[in-house]
Amino acid sequence: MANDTTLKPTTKPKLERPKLYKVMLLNDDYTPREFVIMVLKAVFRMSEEAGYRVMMTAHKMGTSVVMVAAKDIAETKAQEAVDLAKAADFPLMFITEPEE
Ligand code: TYC
Repeated sequence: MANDTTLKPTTKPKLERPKLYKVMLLNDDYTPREFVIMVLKAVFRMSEEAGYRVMMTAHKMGTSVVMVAAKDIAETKAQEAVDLAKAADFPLMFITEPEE
């Protein structure tokens, strides 16, 4: 069919990108500020300055976005961070939620 000019049905290529997830830091009244910054540096590879900013945003606003990543990465990082807090007996919480 060298000269087949008939139109083929147009099927849209469905290449949906995987949904991204936010890791959110939640404020609490007990975890020391320095501990929060330590976790942000250790788990999320943040600088002292970035960690301070993210910690202070959660402290003042109640919550702060820490990172955006694929679901499995976001969940693994959030779990690592919560595990560090648990080991030190602090109620510090990180949660994940899909981006709009
Ligand atoms: N609010 C805590 C305090 O005053 C510090 C803190 C900040 C805790 C951010 C959690 O996500 C947090 N010690």
